[in-house]
Amino acid sequence: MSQRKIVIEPDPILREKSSTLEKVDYELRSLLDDMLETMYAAPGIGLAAVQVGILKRLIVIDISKDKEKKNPLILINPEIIFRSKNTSVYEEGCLSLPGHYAEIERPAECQIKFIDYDGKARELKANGLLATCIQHEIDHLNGVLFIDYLSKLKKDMIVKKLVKHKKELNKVIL
Ligand code: K1U
Ligand code: ZN
Repeated sequence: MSQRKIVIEPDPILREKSSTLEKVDYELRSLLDDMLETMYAAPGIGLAAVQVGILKRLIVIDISKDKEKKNPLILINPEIIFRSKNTSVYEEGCLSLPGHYAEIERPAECQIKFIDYDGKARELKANGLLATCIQHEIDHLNGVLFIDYLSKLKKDMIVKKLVKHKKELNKVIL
């Protein structure tokens, strides 16, 4: 297992649509293991493959509070099959938008179908933070970021700060 580098906004890859997986094999499981390691190290509660530069419909999630008791959820080709009409608001963060948070309103409950780590077709009903996290991560697979739900003014301010942040990071590396 190894940690991968997380792509930071603005980067055109974060706006691309990820493609569907055809099979679950050793290579794919190895990428999923790297994604889990990267998410735990960040630390974060979710990660989509595009955030490590891979345009595949893969997500890892772990919303458990006690990091000693890991409870990873692996979603391959996830699809939302139900969204509730009632909504909830959570303060969202994103590992590709470091240091930026915003309250985002989304359906409070959702149901998804997906393929698991063993290649089995499964369904899951989610509410609370898990439902929010699943929707945030599926947005990544479609090239959508949480800042897209904000006003143009707020979104532009965040992107401007991230451009500056990336320039400073590059100075440190060079
Ligand atoms: O997609 C991502 O970049 C991961 C993101 C997921 C997410 C967070 C909050 C609401 C919806 C989706 C994060 O994990 S940001 C970091 C974070 O939330 C966190 C970090 C450490 C401890 C607890 C939470
Ligand atoms: Zn994110």
